[in-house]
Amino acid sequence: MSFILRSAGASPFARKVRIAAHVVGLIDDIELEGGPSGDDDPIYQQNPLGKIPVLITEDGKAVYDSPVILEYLDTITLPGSLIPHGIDARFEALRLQALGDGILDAAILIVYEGRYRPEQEPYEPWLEFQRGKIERALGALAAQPPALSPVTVGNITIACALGYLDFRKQVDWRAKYPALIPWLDDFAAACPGYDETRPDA
Ligand SMILES: N[C@@H](CCC(=O)N[C@@H](CS)C(=O)NCC(=O)O)C(=O)O
Repeated sequence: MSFILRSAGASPFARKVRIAAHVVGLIDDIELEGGPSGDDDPIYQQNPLGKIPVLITEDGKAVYDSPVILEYLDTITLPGSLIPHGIDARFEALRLQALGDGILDAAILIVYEGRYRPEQEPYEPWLEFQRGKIERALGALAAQPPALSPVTVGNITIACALGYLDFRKQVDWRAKYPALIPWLDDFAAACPGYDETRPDA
């Protein structure tokens, strides 16, 4: 099998895919290609939303977005390894993935506010609205840290979200939610590919 992953080193959603590929043993079959460059970039055919990550299969199919790619990797390898079959474990993993993706969506919107707004002044109410989502999610996670094992779409996504907050510093989660520090350390030590895919690597 061989795949192309449209991605970027700093993208936490692409990081989810790269970690999942390590976990299911497909990382060596994936060639990384950058995100969109220019209006005629094929990514706009591959994913009309123009977002990364997009996984291109050997026969040219485009698979997106990150939850769908993770489900695809699970399906073509050992189904149930990233998304458990048992109903409780399955929906816990999917719920955590949704929570982690929600943190990331809010965190990315904070970054884009700074990147795309015309004025020099940040629009604080919008930033606060997004930070509120991140803080509530982190509070819930700190009160009940996710299981470390097995590695699933859920704990992969939460770890990528914490890693992205470390990288872009939208919220100082280490000071506010210290219960998550040993959780992330333990996950990083146990999960194949976590260290290799750090955004600052
Ligand atoms: N729901 C998507 C979100 C992907 C996403 O927001 N990717 C960012 C980069 S980390 C992106 O491509 N942004 C460009 C844009 O919004 O046009 C996923 O899980 O893959």
